[in-house]
Amino acid sequence: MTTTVHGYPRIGPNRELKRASESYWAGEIPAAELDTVASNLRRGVWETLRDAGVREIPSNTFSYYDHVLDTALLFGLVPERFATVADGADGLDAELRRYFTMARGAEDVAPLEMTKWFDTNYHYLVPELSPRTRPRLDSTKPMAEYTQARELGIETRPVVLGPLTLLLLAKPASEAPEGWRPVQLLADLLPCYAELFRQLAASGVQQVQLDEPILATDEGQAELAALERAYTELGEVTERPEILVSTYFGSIGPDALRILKHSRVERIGLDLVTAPEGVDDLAQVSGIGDKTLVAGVVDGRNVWRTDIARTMSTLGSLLGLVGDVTVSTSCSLLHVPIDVDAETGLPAELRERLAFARQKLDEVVLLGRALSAGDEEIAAELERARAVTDAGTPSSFTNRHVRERLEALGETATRGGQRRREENTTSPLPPLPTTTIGSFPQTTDVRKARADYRAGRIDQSEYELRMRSEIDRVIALQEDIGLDVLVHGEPERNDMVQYFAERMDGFVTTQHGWVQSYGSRCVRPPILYGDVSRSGPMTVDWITYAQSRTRKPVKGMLTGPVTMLAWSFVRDDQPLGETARQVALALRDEVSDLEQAGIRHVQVDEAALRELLPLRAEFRDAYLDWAVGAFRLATSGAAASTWIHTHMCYSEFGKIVGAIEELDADVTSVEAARSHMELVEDIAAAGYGRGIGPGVYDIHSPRAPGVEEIETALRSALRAVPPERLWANPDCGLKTRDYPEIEPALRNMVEAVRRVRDGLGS
Ligand code: THG
Ligand code: ZN
Repeated sequence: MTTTVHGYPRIGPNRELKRASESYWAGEIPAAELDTVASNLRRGVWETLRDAGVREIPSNTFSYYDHVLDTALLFGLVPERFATVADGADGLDAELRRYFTMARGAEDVAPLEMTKWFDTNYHYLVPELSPRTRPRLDSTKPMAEYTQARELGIETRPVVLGPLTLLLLAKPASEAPEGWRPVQLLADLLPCYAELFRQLAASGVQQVQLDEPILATDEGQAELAALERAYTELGEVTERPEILVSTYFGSIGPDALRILKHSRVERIGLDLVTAPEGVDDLAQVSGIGDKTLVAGVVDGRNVWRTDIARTMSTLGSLLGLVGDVTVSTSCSLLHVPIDVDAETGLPAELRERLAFARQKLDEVVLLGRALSAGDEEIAAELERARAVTDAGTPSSFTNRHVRERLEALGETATRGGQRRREENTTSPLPPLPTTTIGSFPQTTDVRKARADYRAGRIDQSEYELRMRSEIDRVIALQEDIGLDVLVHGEPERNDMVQYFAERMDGFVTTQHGWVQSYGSRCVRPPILYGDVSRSGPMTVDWITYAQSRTRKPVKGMLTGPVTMLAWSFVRDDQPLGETARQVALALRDEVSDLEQAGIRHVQVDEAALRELLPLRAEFRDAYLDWAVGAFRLATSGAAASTWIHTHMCYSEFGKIVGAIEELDADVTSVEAARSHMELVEDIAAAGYGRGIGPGVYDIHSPRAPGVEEIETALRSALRAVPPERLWANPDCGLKTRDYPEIEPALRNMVEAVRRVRDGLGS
């Protein structure tokens, strides 16, 4: 019996890595200084784990940007366009320059694509492979981190992404022939893992962890032959550390488990939080013999304290099925904030129910001790832990009024007949209307005004004055550019989810609860802990002010229920669908208030609709059912003359086109620039009959698109969608961009639309 975790947050308790890497990118600090920060962060993590009493400590969980990129570099999987980017630099500087160029791009070199890490809010960089790729062990990072820890007297277990997950998350490079798949490189890649094992063993490493979360997906399940081949071959390497194959984010099922059981790997990690059925899977394969099970019983993705009694009984049920048990977290703690003790503003009743990364270490250690010993001291600690979870949801977290209203509404608001938009004849829109997704660049002045207000340096009326003058500017700019449906630009919001969470009961926001989203970018997910309600209008003043400054229509901007849930930590004492309905009800009231105030366009963003889609196809219908229902509950009260818009981030919508139709929104804007309007064709092929705004250019690219380029995109979309249903917009919000970038881009977009419209008359 021992204890471990799969990984720990690497950004630092005060986001030290963010500050240092951004300074390095800006040329403000040399590579050596960034390296020192990184080295201190690693030491901090190992010492924290050791001091908490965790027995087996992971290493190589640090990353300057992303662990998938690290693994690609470990095996020399570098596309040719990056080969010469660091010419002229040397040593560490050259290494970091190449690394960060792969992550962020450079003037004339496109970065690797970034996409969601499974169903989390973390993003990884997608390796690009082709038949020409020659994998080779090309980095000493795992050995170096191990040695650094060892010099501090801390024995660690290097963590490396496993071969199956690495290959299945990669994509074919553009030069790869049609139909070629990265998994075809398995045979070339395995010897590199074997060589890594030999070097690790030579450094003194006793145990290595290979992460294979892909086994929780249908894609991984379809490749069990590759899994078998990989771990048979790796198990037979003679000079190697013990191998832990770690899985998480869902069940791997009995077939994959059987393969691992019959391989020579010594340990298997299962996520028993997301997939408690792992215990049944173990029984179904008649146990895993004398192999050790690394039991992921402390939730690595949510912030609630572990139910110690229930977990003890789960661990008890493993007896006889496994050789030994290691108590662990369900996945890396990368996805939770670091320390709840840093939060001073939380209500006591909530705070005692929370465990961030640091507190989860204590839970793992407590469970480990409870299973091995039974002394008095532990009995008292166990009692304290149990008292909280046994008490259930406090009555102060519930709101009877909300529950009664939802019950009274029943299914009608979500399942009733579809809204039929009626043309508003007083101010018709031109064909191919132009708009933006909602946010405009957040200038230094805007950020400063928000910070000044928060810190009490300016009062509310001064704050409102500054926000209104920003809105004036944004409206005037949009009129000048000639856009048709305007937005107020969202200067009052830092993060949209945080903004609404601060205005709804049932949510709290944290002061320091940062979680890495990608690279140096972090978010502070709110905590949805109780029944959700709105105490008053949340956006109406800003939108009506903006509308008062123009005769063009201004869109009201709301964040949809699924996205509010996806980007928050959510209560786990009731089904997500029920929680989503509560958020939806609050939004329904907001839509109604916006209409009362004369707003004719309302956008309810569901940026994360695709993200929460279950990893396994069998669970998708049930998810889409509540997700769509919640959206319709939020929007179905709108008048027939009100335009309902929605926006979704990220392409590959193939799997949810049907659900998009069901949302019953009048217009959906989506990312499409990078997928060359393929999406539009998918959507048309699926018989989608509503408005669609395929992003006509990629806002993440620093290069302004030319008029002809946008015109071409629009004309290709027109082959699939008639002009009265086609909208022109950028592919995402403009919050993270600068004015010098967006202004020419938007002007070119409007000009391109004008040219296309001119051709329509004839
Ligand atoms: N909000 C939330 N989650 C998200 C996004 C979001 N997940 C997906 C996607 N958008 C991730 N994108 C970003 C983009 C920018 C930033 C974070 C995630 C960002 N963060 C600031 C930083 O790290 O400096 C901090 C922002 C703040 O002050 O709140 O720039 O839009 N919830
Ligand atoms: Zn978007």
